Amino acid sequence: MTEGGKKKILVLNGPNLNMLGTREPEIYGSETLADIEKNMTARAEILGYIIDFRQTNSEGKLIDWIQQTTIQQDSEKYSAILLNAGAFTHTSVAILDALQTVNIPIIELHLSNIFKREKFRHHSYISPAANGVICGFGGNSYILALEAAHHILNKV
Ligand code: CA2
Repeated sequence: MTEGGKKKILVLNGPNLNMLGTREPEIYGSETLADIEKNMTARAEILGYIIDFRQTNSEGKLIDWIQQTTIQQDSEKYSAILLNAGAFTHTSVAILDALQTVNIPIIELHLSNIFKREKFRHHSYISPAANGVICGFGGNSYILALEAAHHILNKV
C-alpha cells in the first residue's frame, strides 16, 4: 500500500519483451511494451492501483523481484503480481519455486495464445503457482490480468 492509500501491483516482464513492436506483429501485436505500460497505468488509475512495471532478460533478476515481494515492509508491500515470464514460462522450475513462496495473488499472462502455437509453448512451469492464466489477447491481456487481480483483491 502506498502513502496515498493505493494498492501496488507488480507487473513483471521476462526476456525479449523489450523488443515488442519491432517484429512479429502478427503474433504479438504492434504495441510496444511502453504502450502497454501506459495503457495499464491509465486503467490502474481508474481502478485505484499503482503499477510497478518492469522488464528484464535475466531469470535471476525476475526471481529476485519475486522474492522481494515476500520480504517487504508494510508500506512497500505489493498486493498482486502479474507475470509474463516470456520463454522462461516453458523452462523455469526456478521461477516456479520462487512463485510458490509468494502469498499474494499471481496472474500469469501472455500476449499470444500459447496453445495455438508450437507444442513446446503449450506447457507452462509457472501455472501451478498462479491463481489463473490469461493469454491470447495481445496487449489487452495485461489489462485483463489487472482486472482479474482487481476481482480477486475485491472478492467480486
Ligand atoms: O505470448 C507471450 O506473451 C509470450 O510469453 C511471449 C514470449 C514467448 O516465448 C512465450 O511463448 C509467449 C516471447 C516474447 C518475445 O517477444 C518478442 C516480440 C517481438 C520481437 C521479438 C520478441
